[in-house]
Amino acid sequence: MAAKVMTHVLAADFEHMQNDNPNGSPMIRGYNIIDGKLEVASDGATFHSLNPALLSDTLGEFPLSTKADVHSALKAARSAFPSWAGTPAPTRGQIIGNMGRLLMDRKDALVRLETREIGKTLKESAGEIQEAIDTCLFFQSEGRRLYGQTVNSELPDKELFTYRRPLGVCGIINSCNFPSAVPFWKMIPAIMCGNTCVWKSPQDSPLLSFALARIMHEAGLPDGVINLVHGKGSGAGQYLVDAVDEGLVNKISFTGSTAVGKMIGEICGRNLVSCSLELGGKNPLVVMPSANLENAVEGAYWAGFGTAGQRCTSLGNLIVHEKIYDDFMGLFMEKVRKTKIGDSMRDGDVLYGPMLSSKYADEFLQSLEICEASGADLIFGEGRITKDSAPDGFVADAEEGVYMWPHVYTGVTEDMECFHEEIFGPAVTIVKARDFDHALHLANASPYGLSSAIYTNDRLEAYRFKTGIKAGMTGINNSTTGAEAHLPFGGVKGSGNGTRESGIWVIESYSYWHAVNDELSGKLQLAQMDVDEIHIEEAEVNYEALA
Ligand code: UN1
Repeated sequence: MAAKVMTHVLAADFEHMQNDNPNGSPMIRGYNIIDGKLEVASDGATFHSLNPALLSDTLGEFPLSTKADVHSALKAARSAFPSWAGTPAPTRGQIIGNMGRLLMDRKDALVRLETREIGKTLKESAGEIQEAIDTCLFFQSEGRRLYGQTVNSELPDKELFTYRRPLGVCGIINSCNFPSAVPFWKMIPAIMCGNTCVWKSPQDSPLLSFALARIMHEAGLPDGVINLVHGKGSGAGQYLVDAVDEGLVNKISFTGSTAVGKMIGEICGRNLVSCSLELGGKNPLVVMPSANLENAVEGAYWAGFGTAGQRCTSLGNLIVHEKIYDDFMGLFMEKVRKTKIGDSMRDGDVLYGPMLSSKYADEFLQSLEICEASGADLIFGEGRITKDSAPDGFVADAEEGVYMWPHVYTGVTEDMECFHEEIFGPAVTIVKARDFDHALHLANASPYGLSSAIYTNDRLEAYRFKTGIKAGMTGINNSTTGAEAHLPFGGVKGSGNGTRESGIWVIESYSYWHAVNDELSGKLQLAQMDVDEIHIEEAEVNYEALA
């Protein structure tokens, strides 16, 4: 059954629903956007988006999309494809540039919305919206550089060319921890290359996704080029992936857990459909004796607890050389103990806010059990922050949101499960290293390979780390996080399938090379067989006599 058509995406203002939100913010009625129209779910089902710092604050109500809704979105993307693929790439780039300029104009409102919906600090939300803007500005000009090549033929009167061609309909599935930068990393290069998209918004950030999709349309994006469906990963997300088996999708781009990534990879693999997979990480950060310890503490602390440890690039295993272990730990724990935690909307100075949502909070608490079961020593942290159990730096009302203590586990060794498992939240597992080789071995010993870092002032050590580590990204005297919008982002091993986001490299993931030959001779010339043979003619020189 087709979903009920409401109105065009640009025609209606955000519809405010009746609500008694404690902070006075409006509750929005959110829609799917299919072929430029605002739509509800075909069966009318909905879900809510809640502020994790203030669970009584409901941001809005959104369609819980059905299989039929996902299929209407795929149909719209398929119909929009020929005309969008035929639009000159510089024009596509111009629309992308408009998106960047609109995001700049609306940045303050979007930053507040992002913080309200997923609890990141305002500073971090601002950084993230900026990453989406940077991505638009970068790809605006890539629209003028979607180059192919002219290639010399081995035959006369014949020309060879290469062209980048779009893949078709792309299914986009991202996670709510980077709800603006990551979908832009995916969709901006996708549409720049001439593809069309069905975007399944993260279940915990539907309002921001809805606002961003509307801005994309305001920028001049034709109807059907990006279609937005809301819902659960196990609902709308799964229907989108299942559609690969039905031949309706030409590409899946997914950021999320390794387990779900493997499932998507299998489905895409059996259909020979390309997929980009950005998955989990257990990112190591090594501290060597020659490092500037204050700097290393600063980097490790930010990597571990910034964003409440909810980046895929967050610090996992902190690997500290035994010679400086006590000094490092003294400085590190001094910072950890003073960590300021609260609602950034009400206190601008906090390091981190609540978990992204109650779901993430529950999963984090389960991961802590792995650390306990592994036998690691918990030296700081008491799980969820409550009225009766809060660290000194906690400045919010524990009952209002889902806040966690920072956690530090020591005595972690390679044979423990918590050494290998990603813990998505504010927890760091600390491992002692005997020497550089041991540290490098430990850094490579987890099943993941996303980000990595080393603090050292020994150039040879830095070089050996850079060449010996198996990871997609490495920081030297820097934290594990903080990729920039024009560098390739992605991992190896359990962190992905080798595809990259960002920068010019991502274009490979959203286009294929088309080789064209143009035979101008007016006859059939056979490659390899009709090529003139050039023989070596031995010169009559006695080289031995010259020696
Ligand atoms: C993610 O966590 O999925 O490098 C993306 C960083 C950010 C992006 C993280 N720029 O930490």
